[in-house]
Amino acid sequence: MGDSHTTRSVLQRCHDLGFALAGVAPVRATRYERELRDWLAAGSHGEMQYLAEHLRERLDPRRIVPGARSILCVADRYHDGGPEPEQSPGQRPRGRVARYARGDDYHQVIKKRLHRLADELAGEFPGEIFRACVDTAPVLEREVAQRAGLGAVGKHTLLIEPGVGSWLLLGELITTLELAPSEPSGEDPCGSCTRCIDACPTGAIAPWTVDATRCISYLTIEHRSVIAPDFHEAIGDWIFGCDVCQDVCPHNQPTERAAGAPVHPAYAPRREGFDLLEVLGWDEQGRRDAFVRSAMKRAKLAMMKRNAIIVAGNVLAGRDEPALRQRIEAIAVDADEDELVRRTAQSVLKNSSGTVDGA
Ligand code: B12
Ligand code: SF4
Ligand code: SF4
Repeated sequence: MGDSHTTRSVLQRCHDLGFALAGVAPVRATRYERELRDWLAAGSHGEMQYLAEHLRERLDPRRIVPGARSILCVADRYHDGGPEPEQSPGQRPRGRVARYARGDDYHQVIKKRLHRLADELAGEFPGEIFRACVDTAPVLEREVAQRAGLGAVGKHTLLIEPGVGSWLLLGELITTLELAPSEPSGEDPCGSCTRCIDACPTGAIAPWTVDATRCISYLTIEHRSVIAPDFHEAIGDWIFGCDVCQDVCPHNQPTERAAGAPVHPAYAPRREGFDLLEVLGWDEQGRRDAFVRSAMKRAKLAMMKRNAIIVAGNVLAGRDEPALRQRIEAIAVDADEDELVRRTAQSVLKNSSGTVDGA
């Protein structure tokens, strides 16, 4: 059993570093090997091949850090549950960005502080290993965070801390140092609720599993090729990511404790969305300038234009926006345009009964 004085001091340092939640999980293999293997076998990961790679490590963190004994789990809160800002009347059509990507890139924001902590601890405990992970390492982050007492996993598969909500981003230090484990969180924060399942625009959620190939977050951020026209309408105004399953969750409605868990200032939104015509006018440099310090860097230029055209198609289905229609018509016949972008423009115009030469 780890030294509880050391553990208390490490957890206090996490809070001093601005993490909203922190706890310790003992290292062990996943309880959900069968579910993970079935999910991959069903192809629910789509083009995210990296999820099938390093499966052995994902199933057991001791294969990431040999001799690991503890996982220090941290969470940043990135949004306080307040309402979306009003769109001003007459504003040009915009595509909406998921809240986690509106401020600084969480990978950098969390990793920077975890590295600082790891360096301090390595100085205090020579010979022990500390490996910082945020998102991209082969770790089942939500399952580990649940065991570290940071919250329970909801039917939409995201971690919810009752009283705080699910607007959380996770990181870990996997270490050979033995720390005292925290009390694990409960298993089911949902009871009979099915709001996220009912509200998901593409029907991607079944209890405790998400078919990524149907999820708007996957389609707009990870999927690099054409998005099937069947999904276009459901994508609505989401140009990058989707927050619907978290917006409807009762745990994310204003609560008394919400004020107690700080939102880290690095996530203060710089943008709620993008002007669609602006995105359709970007070149590589334009995209780079717009994505400075942003987690949105993941989406390539052609993917962003593809997403913007799909959102534009949904706008045009409801009202006339001549400049937007003309721009999409021009893209649809522009031989210099990326094929993904051109084909999406043709498909959107076909669905909104426009006529396209060469479509
Ligand atoms: C791949 C990935 C995605 C994919 C797949 C999503 C998914 N649900 O797996 C896509 C691109 C769709 C995606 C979307 C989003 N993501 Co994402 N994503 C990841 C990533 C990199 C890996 C997740 C993974 O391993 N999936 C594989 C599946 C099989 O894992 P799983 O669903 O956990 O499967 C387990 C459960 O099914 C469990 N199980 C089975 N039965 C039962 C029953 C019970 C009761 C329980 C508890 C568990 C359980 O067994 C499986 C194995 O453990 C993680 C980071 C990480 N390293 O963990 C971030 C991560 C999950 N994403 C995150 C975020 C913020 C999002 C979005 C909200 C972003 C957005 N706004 O657009 C959306 C939310 C969509 C959703 N409802 O999941 C955060 C979530 C934070 C939180 N509060 O939980 C993470 C943890 C990143 C981070 N470091 O903070 N994401
Ligand atoms: S992020 Fe959107 S599309 Fe994906 S599961 Fe949640 S509600 Fe469905
Ligand atoms: S919306 Fe309801 S079912 Fe979905 S995660 Fe929240 S509490 Fe659970």
